[in-house]
Amino acid sequence: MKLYFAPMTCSLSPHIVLRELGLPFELVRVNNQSKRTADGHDFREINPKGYVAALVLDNGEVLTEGPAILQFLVDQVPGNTLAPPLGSWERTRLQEHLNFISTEIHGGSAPLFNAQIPESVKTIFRHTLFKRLDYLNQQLSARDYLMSRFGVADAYLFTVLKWLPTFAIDIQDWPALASYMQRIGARPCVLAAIAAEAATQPV
Ligand SMILES: N[C@@H](CCC(=O)N[C@@H](CS)C(=O)NCC(=O)O)C(=O)O
Repeated sequence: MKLYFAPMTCSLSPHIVLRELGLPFELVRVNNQSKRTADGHDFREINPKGYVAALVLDNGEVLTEGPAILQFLVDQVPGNTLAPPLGSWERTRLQEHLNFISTEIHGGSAPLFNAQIPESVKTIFRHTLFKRLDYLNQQLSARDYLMSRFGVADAYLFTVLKWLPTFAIDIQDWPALASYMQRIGARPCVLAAIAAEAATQPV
């Protein structure tokens, strides 16, 4: 499999999960501005949506959208503990978490990256994001992970919360989230994924 990624973007979560599962993969860096890839393509030929992450399977299929990629990956390794079994009630709970992270945290953060949005408008998005962080802080005050143990939703939440300093949002204002970030960030596969991305050459 090939994972098309850009450093410290949302593609970090499938990257972490590939490592946690011990699956063989190749990392291919994408320049999110020029859309050139390190293996010499226009990224839009691989993913016409033009954004990472994109997972190219050994049979040539291209899978996009973080929550779909994460669930595809866990289903390649039967019996792993990163997601509840397909068809179980707990799997539905996982999908609830993934959708929340995708729409409310990932999607809710996207306008804050946008230099064309005026600060007055960004303030509105920030307030909504703060409400979502309050909710997560309350949930994670009572447990270490989003579900009963570390899983794909944690890889995704960790990835998107890592952007907060970019928006001058201090995670220490949400103490349970701050310790969650330390807990997930100390995992060997998380450290390895971040280091591997940093070690790639710009495209
Ligand atoms: N709906 C997509 C969104 C992916 C996305 O937001 N990718 C960002 C990085 S976090 C990106 O590559 N943006 C570049 C662009 O849109 O041109 C998913 O959940 O996978």
